Amino acid sequence: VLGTVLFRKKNRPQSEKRIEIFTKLYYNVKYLRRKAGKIMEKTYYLTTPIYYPSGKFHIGTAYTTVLADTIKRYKKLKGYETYLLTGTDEHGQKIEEVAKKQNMKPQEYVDGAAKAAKELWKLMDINYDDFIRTTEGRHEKVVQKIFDRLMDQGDIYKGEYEGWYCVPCESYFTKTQLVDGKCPDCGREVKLMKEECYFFNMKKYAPRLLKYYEEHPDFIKPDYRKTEMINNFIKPGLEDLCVTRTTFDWGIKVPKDPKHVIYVWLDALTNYITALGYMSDDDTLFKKYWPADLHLIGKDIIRFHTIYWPIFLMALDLPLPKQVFGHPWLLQGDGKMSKSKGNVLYADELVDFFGVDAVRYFVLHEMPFENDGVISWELMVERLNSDLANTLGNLVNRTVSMTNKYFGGTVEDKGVVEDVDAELKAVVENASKAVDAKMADLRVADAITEIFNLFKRCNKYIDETTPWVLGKDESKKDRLSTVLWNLIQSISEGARLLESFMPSTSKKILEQLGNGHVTEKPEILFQRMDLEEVMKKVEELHPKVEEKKEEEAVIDIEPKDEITFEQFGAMQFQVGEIIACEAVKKSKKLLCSQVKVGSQVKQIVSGIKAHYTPEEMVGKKVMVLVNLKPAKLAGVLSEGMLLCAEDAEGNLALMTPEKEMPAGAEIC
Ligand code: ME8
Repeated sequence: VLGTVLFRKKNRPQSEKRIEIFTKLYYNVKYLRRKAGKIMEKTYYLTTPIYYPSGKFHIGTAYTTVLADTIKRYKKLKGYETYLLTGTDEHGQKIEEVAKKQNMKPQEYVDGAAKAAKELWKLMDINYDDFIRTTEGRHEKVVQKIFDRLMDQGDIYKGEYEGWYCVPCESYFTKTQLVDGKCPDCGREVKLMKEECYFFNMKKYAPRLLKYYEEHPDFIKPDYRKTEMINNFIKPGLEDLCVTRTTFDWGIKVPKDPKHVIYVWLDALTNYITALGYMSDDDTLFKKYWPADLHLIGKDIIRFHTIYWPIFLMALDLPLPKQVFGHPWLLQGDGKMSKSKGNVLYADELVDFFGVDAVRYFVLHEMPFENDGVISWELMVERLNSDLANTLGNLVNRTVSMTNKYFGGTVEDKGVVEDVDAELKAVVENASKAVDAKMADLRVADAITEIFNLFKRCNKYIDETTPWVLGKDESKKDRLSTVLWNLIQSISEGARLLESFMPSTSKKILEQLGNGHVTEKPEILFQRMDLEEVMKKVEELHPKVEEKKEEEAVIDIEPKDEITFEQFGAMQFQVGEIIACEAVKKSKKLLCSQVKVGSQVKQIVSGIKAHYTPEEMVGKKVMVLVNLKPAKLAGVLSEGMLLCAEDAEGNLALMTPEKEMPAGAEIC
């Protein structure tokens, strides 16, 4: 209304004074309406990582964004004014090299890749509010301003850096951090490099960061990630961080020294505030949404988001995000995805196969809260057939068909109640609370399971009430009407709860059920699939590159004396979950793990540093000899032993349970 008043006479120039008065009035009215509960006052800003641009995303990378979209939709339904940011991380040596390999200019390459990303998000029904590209002027300009400010206030200073550099990880390491002379993060070759460099004074902020962690127990989730950050990175001492590079060109230039480009992480992380207009002519969004409520990221980039990023923000005197959630990884069932194995699961191909909501269901449902999730064609076909086609699709289909068959498409509650009804109603009434509780902790897989439990309960209700039997008896017609009415109400509630997770399925179900007036012909929601046919198509799509099969070697080892069953029984083995791991200082071979065994946490030192990085160890379920007498190794107490298999070359492989097993399960 104010807008119309203000601009009613189109061409009449507005005096500054007039605009000022109306603006004031506008904010006052907004304030009053907010107080009166007329407009939403809760905002929710969440971000995904900005992605390295590539032509095709595998389903693991797409997971973060599906998850973010689900959380956003959920918050929106709960009355929040939401803002979801995503985008592409387009600078750095890695991009420069990929572009070169494809005979392209970096800008040309990232233009194509950013377009592909946007198309994929559209395909996956991702409802983002802004897509930022780090090569955009609105981002680059502000990153330069930030750099200048940090220089002026002395947080960035000039020096010289020498270290071992891993190109894919864009990170420097000291010699002792390398594992077998290779990158401790990804295991690839590193190069010794020396360069003039600007440093960021991380050391200065470490105590403040630790204090912040302490005072904000929800800042890093899941909890054990915080322990990892403190023990593995902050306690051993934060080094000042080299925040510029001179060895390549594809990045944002340091304003007063353009032979330097700004370190890709300082550049990338800032996207969360440049997108909102921080330090720009229009920072309305920044004022409205910062600090972020949630940065959603994968476990590999937690360190950047919970150490560097908060410190940069502290230096800029800005409030820190309320929460950083590092989710586990989604892995391919038969090992790591690789192009040569032809087993990479690409997000767009999965959508073509199964449809977008099925894919959203698979990833959201299969990803546990703390450990990595596993996905494969077999599993997806199984879930499609059992959960989506059977439990859900069939339920809706049967309900619509029976309503049509017995009542010409319209039923009402005739009030003929039986005891079983109350049980169904209790489950339905409780479902929304249960989903709320799971979502509050970001336990999204559990939330979706709650919704499917509701659908399962509906199926059970059909078995209990046997509508087809009621249908044969004219005197039971009113009872039948009540039964179908109850089903329609319950399924509709389930469908409403499903909206954030599987938006178009939710809509389709509600349209078919129409509050008691069902559609004439039910639309099949999910078609069953045959695994063999699927696998045939997959093979056509990604022919396997023939791998030469070498005859598998066998090993004979020196036999030991026989033991008795009692001797064997004296040893106690249990499944342990490694929740934190770090290298033992002063030792080349040892890693020290914190292993959850039942409700206890044991500290175990193992000589496997040459075979696993600490990051690889974390999250693994392993076989532990728990009653071995504690001993000190390299001065560190060890309270058990992790069991490994060893081949002729001395390569070690941890023994892990073949199926999912809880920490503490006895191995016997
Ligand atoms: O890390 N399962 O970008 P990115 C689940 N540009 N998540 C996975 C995954 C898997 N198998 N593989 C990767 C970057 N991810 C940086 C971020 S933010 C300022 C800069 C996740 O394209 C990964 O953890 O390599 C990350 O959260 C996201 O996918 C994008 O990864």
